[in-house]
Amino acid sequence: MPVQESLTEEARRILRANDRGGFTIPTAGLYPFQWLWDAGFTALGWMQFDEGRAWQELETLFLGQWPNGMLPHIVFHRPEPTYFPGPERWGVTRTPPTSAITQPPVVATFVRWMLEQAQNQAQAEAKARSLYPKMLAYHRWFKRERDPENTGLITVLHPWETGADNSPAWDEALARVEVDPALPPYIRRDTAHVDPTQRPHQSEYDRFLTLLEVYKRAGFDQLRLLRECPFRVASLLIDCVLHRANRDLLWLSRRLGFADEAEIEGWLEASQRGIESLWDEEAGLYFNRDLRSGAAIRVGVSASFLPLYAGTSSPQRALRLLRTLEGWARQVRYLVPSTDPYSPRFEPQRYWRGPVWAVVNYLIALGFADYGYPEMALRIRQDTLKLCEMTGFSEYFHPLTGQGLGGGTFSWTAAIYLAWGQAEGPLR
Ligand code: 9WN
Repeated sequence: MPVQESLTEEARRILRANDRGGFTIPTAGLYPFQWLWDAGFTALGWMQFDEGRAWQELETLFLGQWPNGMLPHIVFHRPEPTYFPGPERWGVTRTPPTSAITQPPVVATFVRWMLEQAQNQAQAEAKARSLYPKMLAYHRWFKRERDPENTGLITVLHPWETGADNSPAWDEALARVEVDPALPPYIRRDTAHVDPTQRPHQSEYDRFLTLLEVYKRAGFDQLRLLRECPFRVASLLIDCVLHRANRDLLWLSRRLGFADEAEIEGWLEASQRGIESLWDEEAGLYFNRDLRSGAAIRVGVSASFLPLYAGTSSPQRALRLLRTLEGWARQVRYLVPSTDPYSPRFEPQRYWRGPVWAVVNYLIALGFADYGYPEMALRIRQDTLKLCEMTGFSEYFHPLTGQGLGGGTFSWTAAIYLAWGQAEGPLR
């Protein structure tokens, strides 16, 4: 499907309108700061028409990096009252203020792609070279503070870290978090911007906020939280994105003449094992894992296909994944629903419990293309572009009707439209 010229213009217009001078907000009102993985996708969008601005997006993101290497999921570059929880609630005394948790680490992969596709190679190489040590410090933080025993799986401490906040995969693990009886009162802002039927439940927010108090009491000490945090899961979104990012960091290390290969190869060996241990032969899918109980979380989610993007799957497992997704395609009109449409937990309009997300589609399609299934990759791409064309650049989409849901004029959806519209884009 050729992309439409007017929509390409509209997508660019959205990025420019959401530009706050060096960083791009996901959408006005609902999300008025810079988010980690949004910034990565948005940089890919900028890359299609303003390379300097694309690199700047990532440079600005790294202004929020902590001295220990952690890259926070939100950087609060300037005060905005329309989002909760803001910097006061996080209580991180840094400049710029940030949150205290991370998000799927897409950046190293996207830096590689940006370097590969840049028209201005001199600029790209200089930018990649200056970002490299920061990305390395970030990935070292993951290993040192979130997988100190080298299990091959990262311990995730908050549903927000996974990027898929209210996925049914987290239901049990989150239900076990006892709401803090002394939880300071708060007013949600999200439901003032978006129909509450498309957002997480109040019971989930109480637990999201309880976890913040746990971190503050622990002084954000990660090794202590690995023992004490009441929410601990292995997330396919984090592990698969990190695995691919480490592959690309390795590539960058070689390409730019850094000498970190042995260390990164060690991480890759461990995460290859870790991710493949999440395979479920009976379901023909990968499942997230509850790290408190050690049990597989047996609900299919869109991230269940991401080991293809990571590149850890065998050809046999890839074929099973293809068949599983073909089965899902018989239940919905548009791929890829964020939850298995056969699951009783599937809710087609509630956020990460059913709707289609353009950014996850992009990663899944790339995985299928890598494993030699271009038809499935094309189907996912076409569905994604069609959804944008039918209902605009929404935050997420109804997998049966195509209705646009959540926030509108959304940066990462516009960015995916731009990146995927290019014949020479990363889906090759
Ligand atoms: C919490 C910005 C972010 C995305 C996440 C998405 C949503 C935030 C929220 O918005 O999460 O981080 O307040 O709901 O779930 O993936 O990065 O677009």
